Amino acid sequence: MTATAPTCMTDPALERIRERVLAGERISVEDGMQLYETPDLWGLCELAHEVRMRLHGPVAYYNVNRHLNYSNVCALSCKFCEFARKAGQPGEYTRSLDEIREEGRKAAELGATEMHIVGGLNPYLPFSFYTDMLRALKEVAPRVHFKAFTAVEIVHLARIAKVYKRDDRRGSMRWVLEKLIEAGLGSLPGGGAEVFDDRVHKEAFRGKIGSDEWLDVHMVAHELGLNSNATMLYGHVDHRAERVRHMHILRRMQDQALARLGYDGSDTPPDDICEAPTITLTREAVDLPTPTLGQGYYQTIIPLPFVPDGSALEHLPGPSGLENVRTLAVARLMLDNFPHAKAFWIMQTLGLAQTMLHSGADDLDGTVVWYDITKVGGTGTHQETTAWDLQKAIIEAGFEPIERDTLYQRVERNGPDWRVVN
Ligand code: V47
Repeated sequence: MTATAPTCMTDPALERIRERVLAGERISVEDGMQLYETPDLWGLCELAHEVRMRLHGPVAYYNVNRHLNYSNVCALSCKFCEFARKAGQPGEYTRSLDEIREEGRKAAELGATEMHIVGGLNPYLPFSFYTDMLRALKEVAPRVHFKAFTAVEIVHLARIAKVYKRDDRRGSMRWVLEKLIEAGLGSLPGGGAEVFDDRVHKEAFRGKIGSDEWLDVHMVAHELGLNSNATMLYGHVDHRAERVRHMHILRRMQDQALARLGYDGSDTPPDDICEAPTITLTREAVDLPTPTLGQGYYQTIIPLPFVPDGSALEHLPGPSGLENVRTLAVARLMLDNFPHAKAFWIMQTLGLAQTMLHSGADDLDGTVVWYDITKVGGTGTHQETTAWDLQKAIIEAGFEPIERDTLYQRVERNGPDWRVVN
C-alpha cells in the first residue's frame, strides 16, 4: 500500500472509515450512513476524490453522443416524471421511423459515437417497432453504438411481444434482449432504477417494475455480454438510508457480475455465483475490467438528483447542491466495484458536475443535443453542449479531458471523423 497523504479531517468516524478505504477494505451500510451524516463534507469529498484518483488518475471522460426519446406516451404515472403523456394529451408524441432515421443520420454526420435511446411505455407500439428502429438506425449510422431501453422498457417489450411469463421472467427478458441485440442493441442505459425500496416504490412510482425485475434485466443483459449502467433517482420522497441500501444492492449484483467474469482475483468464476467474493477495484493489484466489447457488467453509477419542475411532486424542493455533491461522493465510496461514477451534467448542471470531478466523479456524460426527460429551469428540450464546453469544464477543474466511446475506449477525433485508440 502506498503512503497516504496527511489529512485534516474533523470527524473521527470519517477518519476511521478513511483508513479502511485506503487500505482497500470494503465499507458497510452503516459506514455508508456515517458518510452521509458526517458534518465534514469536504473530508468526505476528499476521500471520494482519493478513490477516484486511484481508479482513474488525473483524467476525466466525456463522449460525443445524442439522446433520442422516441415517444413520451406512457402507460405509467410515476409522480416524479414530467416527461410522460397519455395518448391524446397535448404535447404527446411518437417519432416515426423516418424521423428516427433522420436522427441517426444527423448523429453519424456530426460524428457521434453513441445514441442514448429511451422512451415511455407506449402501449400502442408493437414489438417490431423497436427492432425496426434499431435496424433503421444501424443502416444509417453503422458505427454508432446504441445504448438503448431501460430495464422498465425491456419488461414492457416482453409484455407487448406476449412472451412475458411470470414463472420464467428471466427467460422472457432473455428473449427480448436477444432480439434487440440481433437488431443492433449495444448496451443498456441505467435508467428506471429509481430507489430500490418498497415504500418509495409505493409512494412515487407504483405500477412500475420493482427492484427485483430491474436487477434481473441487468443480470440477464450481463449474461448475454451487454454492459450496462445503473442510476439512482434521489431527493424526492426517499431517505438517505434507502439510498445507501440501493447502493448496497447494486454492489452485491456487481460482485456477482464480476465474479462471473473471473474478477475475484482467481481465474475461474466460482461454481456458486451466490458465493461471489467481494471485488474492490480500488484494492491494490485489482485492475479495472478491460474495456472491451461484450463482457457483461455495470460500468457506471449515475446518481440522478430529482428535478421537480412540472412533475406531480413539484411542491417538493428537490435535493440541494450540497446534497448532490454528498450523494455522488457516498456513491463513489460505497460502489467500490463500479469502475465509473458519472455526474450527468444535464441534471446536475455543468457547473456542479465540474465540481463533482473533485468529489468522486470521473465522467460528465456527453454532448446530448436533445433531452426531453427533465428540463432544468423549465427551459426547452434543446440542451446541447459542445465537446469543447465539456473539455473546457474538465480542464478548468484540473483534469485531462478524454473522449471515450460508450465502453470507455479512448476516441481520437478529427472533426466528425473518429477512431478508437487503446
Ligand atoms: O429513467 C425521470 C429519471 C432517468 C426525473 O445510463 C428523473 O449513461 C430526475 O437514466 N428528475 C433517465 N430524474 C435518465 C437516465 C440516464 C441519464 C444519463 C445517463 C444514463 C446512462 C442514464 O431519469 C429515468 C428516471 O429514472 N428521471 N424523471 C426527474 N424529474
